[in-house]
Amino acid sequence: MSGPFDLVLRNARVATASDCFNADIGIQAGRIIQIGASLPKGVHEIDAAGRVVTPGGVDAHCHLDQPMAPPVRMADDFDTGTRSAACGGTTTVIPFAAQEKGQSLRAAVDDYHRRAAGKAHVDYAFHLIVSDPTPEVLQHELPALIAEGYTSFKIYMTYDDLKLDDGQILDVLSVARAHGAMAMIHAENADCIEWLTKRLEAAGRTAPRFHALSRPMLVEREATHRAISLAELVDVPILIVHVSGREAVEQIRWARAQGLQIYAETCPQYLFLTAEDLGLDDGYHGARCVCSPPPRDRSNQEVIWNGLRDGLFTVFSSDHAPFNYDGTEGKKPGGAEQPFRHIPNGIPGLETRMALLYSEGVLGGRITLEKFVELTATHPAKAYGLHPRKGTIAVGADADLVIWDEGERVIRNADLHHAVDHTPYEGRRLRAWPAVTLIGGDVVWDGQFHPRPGQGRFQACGAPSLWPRR
Ligand code: DUC
Ligand code: ZN
Ligand code: ZN
Repeated sequence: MSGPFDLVLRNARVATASDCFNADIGIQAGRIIQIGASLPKGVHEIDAAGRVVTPGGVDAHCHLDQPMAPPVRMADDFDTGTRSAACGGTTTVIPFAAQEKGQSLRAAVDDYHRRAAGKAHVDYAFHLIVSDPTPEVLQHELPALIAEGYTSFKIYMTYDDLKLDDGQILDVLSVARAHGAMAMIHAENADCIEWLTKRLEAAGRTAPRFHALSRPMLVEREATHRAISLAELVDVPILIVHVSGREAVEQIRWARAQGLQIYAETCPQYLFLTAEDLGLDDGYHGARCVCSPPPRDRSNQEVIWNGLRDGLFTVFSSDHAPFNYDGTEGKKPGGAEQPFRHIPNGIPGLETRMALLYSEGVLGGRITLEKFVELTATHPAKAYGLHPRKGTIAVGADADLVIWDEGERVIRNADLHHAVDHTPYEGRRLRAWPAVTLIGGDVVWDGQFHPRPGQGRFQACGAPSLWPRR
């Protein structure tokens, strides 16, 4: 006699953000309906004996098929990007619907839905990027979109086509406060970057490695402090994205000590890369690792590890921004090597995010398994209003799960499933990799990818649940 289950994961070592325990997981119609010992037989069974099972990852910061100024184009669309996510244990992605200046926010959202429709293999939600906060956007569009399930948006303090000035940031933060949305802030001082870039260019210093010198830690530190001050003025929580090192961390610690609700995100590149990966000489190969903020040095990596361990960081995201190295659309726009100012910013990381942190964090003895789950799944789901349906292993949650295989594996781009022609982690040894990824109880990865284009569902986000009700 079988029980009511479509699928039972048998004898799992279940890891949540608060506990690790042995149990069977019973799944029906895509959801977890029972967790316990010796569950009745399911129609299908997976023996997870001796294996850790975590919630599927929620990658709350990735860029897929985001329109760029020609000839630059992202290598991953929703098909290849979400395929890569699934094979790396990520079952929900939150990319960005970016408003172009002059465009309505609604048009940006509609455009993103068209880009995802019929293609996504994993579930997805959208953050908004507000680049043109007109009165219409502030008074009508943004409140309406928040009510419809787009409850987070990114504000840029740099990049000419996206950045807002302080007055505009205050306006947008006021909307976040009034409507209970989460504002994510890219904190780098645009004027300092431009001034430094011009000086470097005047000195003929245009190789990729000078990208790091054009965006030193202090430009991030200043903008981080300013973002905190603007949030304090408006009295609203914010989340500072892609924090790269000590001086920004110090600002966030200071703000927390004042009782301010400042949340923070970091990414694999700030744990596993340094500015040296942008090149030690004037060669172009380091263009692969040009991203912003740039990777720092080993002592800053330690600061980031400490912040992951002690709760300074709320979420761990990839900031996957997929550009090919070769060809005409990526790191060599037009097909030729370019001064660093013109190198598209970003590195791929959707597929390697979970395994890198599991290997070096959990199995490297730096963070607990519970902390791993919190950073990669539970907190991102809470920060962006997807919890408890996403980000946890609990009765009623979607059966989005990862069964882990602990054993050595070397990262090779040829084995990855994105459409990017490189990974910055080529040759790096891992101690674990997702053996099986389940989405809504369906196996999408078990060493082979089982495509399900269009079955990834759009998730309308609710209110962030990291902070007490205001
Ligand atoms: N920096 C960003 O802000 N976004 C995309 C990639 C990057 O490097
Ligand atoms: Zn950013
Ligand atoms: Zn980004």
